Amino acid sequence: MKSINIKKIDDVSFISIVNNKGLSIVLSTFGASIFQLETIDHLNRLESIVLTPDSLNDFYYSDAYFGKCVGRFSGRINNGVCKIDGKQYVLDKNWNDMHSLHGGKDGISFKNFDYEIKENKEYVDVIFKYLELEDLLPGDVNYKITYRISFLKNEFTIFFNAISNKDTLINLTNHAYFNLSGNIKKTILDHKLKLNCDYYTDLDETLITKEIKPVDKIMDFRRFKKIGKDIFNPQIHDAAYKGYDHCFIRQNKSKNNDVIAILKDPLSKRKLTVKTSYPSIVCYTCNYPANITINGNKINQHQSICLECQYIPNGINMENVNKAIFKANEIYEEYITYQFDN
Ligand code: G6D
Repeated sequence: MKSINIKKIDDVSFISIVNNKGLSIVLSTFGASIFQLETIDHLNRLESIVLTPDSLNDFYYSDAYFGKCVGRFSGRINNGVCKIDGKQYVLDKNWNDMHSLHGGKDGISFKNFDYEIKENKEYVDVIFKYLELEDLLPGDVNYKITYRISFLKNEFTIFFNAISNKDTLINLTNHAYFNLSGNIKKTILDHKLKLNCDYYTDLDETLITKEIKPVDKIMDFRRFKKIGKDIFNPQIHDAAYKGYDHCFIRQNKSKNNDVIAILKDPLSKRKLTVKTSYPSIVCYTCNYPANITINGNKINQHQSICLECQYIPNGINMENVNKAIFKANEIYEEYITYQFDN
């Protein structure tokens, strides 16, 4: 039987939705986030497929952004500096005192959103809203982030809507850590990944995006490939990023194929298909495991993968890419769909 339940802990609400088809999700107003997500495997076992820290405090404040929506921008802004309409803006360098990461220390991942629920026979919308006042970037931004959870199939979509009263940078995503084995029985090195992406952004030793390059053998996921096949190649494992932490860019999104990524696990037979309106996706293979526990155990390197659909990180400081600058009163609207099969 499908169900919707709400639990409040202090000012934070946790909205639990079971769709009666084999998907159970708990959303939180804190960071408009995915707190828990369970789907069935090929034996109909409902198991957790995302990483959620044991400690609520870790979930709220970890700089690993577990399940959080990220904004005003995703990824790193080089030296925490960018220009909008010819004026320079200095952001807080919350990553290694070097760059500004994921909206900075006051990013929306750490804000408590208002919410409302709208339900019909086919799906339920959980609509998160937040007004971010002008600070280090220009403009007050009204965010509306809607999770649409289907009652008919194991699928949900996040619709990202935003509008600013001044020209500003906006680049929103979700930062869930996926492990399809179920209750993180193993790393994701045996998971197979397919990316409909012909290009990627190389990274420098401080993990800032450099030039866009055609995928090479190590970065090529245009056919299903085990994540662990090339991840220990010195080209990436000996680099500062220690694994995949790159933005992959698709050639052109065709009208009837918005699939950007497919992730499969051989153990559980679970499959996640990611569809999006965004032109690119950052794949982060948990190379820097956060110092938290899950089910009482420390998490290890490569125990999950983040699939963060977004505009190219640091695009605002790059040439010939979308800078993700939105004009005053221009409507920001993008979506990410997560479709689960088993
Ligand atoms: C590390 O470089 C990675 C980022 O891509 C990730 O988003 C963050 O950890 C949580 O800084």
